[in-house]
Amino acid sequence: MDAPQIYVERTLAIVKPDAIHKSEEIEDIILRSGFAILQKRRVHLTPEQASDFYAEHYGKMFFPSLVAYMSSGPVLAIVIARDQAISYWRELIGPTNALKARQTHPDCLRAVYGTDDQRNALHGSDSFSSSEKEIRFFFPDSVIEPVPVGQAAKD
Ligand code: RTP
Ligand code: MG
Repeated sequence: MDAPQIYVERTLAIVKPDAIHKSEEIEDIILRSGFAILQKRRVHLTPEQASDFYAEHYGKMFFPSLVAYMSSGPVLAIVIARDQAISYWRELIGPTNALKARQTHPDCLRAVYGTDDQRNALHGSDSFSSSEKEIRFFFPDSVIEPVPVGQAAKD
């Protein structure tokens, strides 16, 4: 009989500067939501690093204030994993605008920990390719060794 297949996906969560004082509480919620925490790192981004991280938004009206916000204090970058991690984490954090989220999704994490359309407490990668790119941004040395097929059953 074939060994059961377990599909685990990883994504990047960031506790942004406005919610860093709640990071322990947020880590508890992450674990209780069925994620494993693979790596974490507290870092105070420079404006240049924040610009690089959000480069896709370069040129938009909100870009300068986004960069100022994301470099205003430390953030906690966390690599989290579970099945369908990318979409599930985005669902848990909720819509971008925390103020509107309070009306439409009152239980989502941005409604609870965020304030408005910018200070929204949490980040989540929006696709497989951005999750891989964003994980490399914060954890450039991280290597995930694939387990050869059959190996896990023998160990
Ligand atoms: P994130 O990348 O941080 O997970 O947020 P998101 O996908 O929900 O939203 P995105 O469009 O990627 O925007 C990135 C971050 O920019 C700030 N923002 N400000 N003032 C505004 O209109 C505005 N729009 C977006 C937010 O901090 C948002 O999370
Ligand atoms: Mg985004």
